[in-house]
Amino acid sequence: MARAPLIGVTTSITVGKNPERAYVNSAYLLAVQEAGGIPVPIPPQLEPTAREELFARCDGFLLTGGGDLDPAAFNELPHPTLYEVEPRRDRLELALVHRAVDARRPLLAVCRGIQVLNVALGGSLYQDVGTDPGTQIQHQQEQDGKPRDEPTHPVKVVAGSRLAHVLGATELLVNSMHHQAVKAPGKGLVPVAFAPDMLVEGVEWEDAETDRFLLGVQWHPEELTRKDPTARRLFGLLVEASRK
Ligand SMILES: [Mn+2]
Repeated sequence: MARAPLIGVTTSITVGKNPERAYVNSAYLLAVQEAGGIPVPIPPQLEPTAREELFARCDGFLLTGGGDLDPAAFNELPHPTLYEVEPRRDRLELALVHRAVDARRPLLAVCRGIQVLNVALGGSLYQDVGTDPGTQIQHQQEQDGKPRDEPTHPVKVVAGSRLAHVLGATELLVNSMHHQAVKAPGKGLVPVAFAPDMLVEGVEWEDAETDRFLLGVQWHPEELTRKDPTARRLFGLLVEASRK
């Protein structure tokens, strides 16, 4: 029996709270474990040497949701709605993307994660989708009192894309808890999933023919694993890819 792969899971950090804490929603840890992987939390407080050691030892990576990136990383001034910016987390996750891409290590990027992935590769973000670009779709379902595990808007996935293959579907209903989104795609990334307002909801590495697992989704599949087989497939295939 092959050893279970170690999946590095990035964590949030409390901003402006005492005592300061690193934390991550249990749903991510459970989703990785249910898929057969061992989640290894990677907190922003790590020193660079410890961080590099963990990067080297993990077989795959999961970039999790959370606060906003500092828009200086894509040469923009902060929008007034910007929240929970934490430079240590930005630095660690941007470095992790480069390590994972260079080492061809499997990577699944969720919510803030797809935004980090995009910015690390030179892309930009809409900083507040309700006003820029503006939309009729509710991408912040918690504002309507909808629970995190309730799908609320449709997504179409490009047929033949790697993401469609991994999900096993080209049309799905997803949950939505984000106020930012991918604008210009980063180098090497292709948008392959879209909400009805054409906001990017999924990206993948440009060459879908390679078996490189490098995917980003704007929704929260970790909250949907009990009810949605596409969510289970995302984590299942991340762990499978990390076995190689
Ligand atoms: Mn959405």
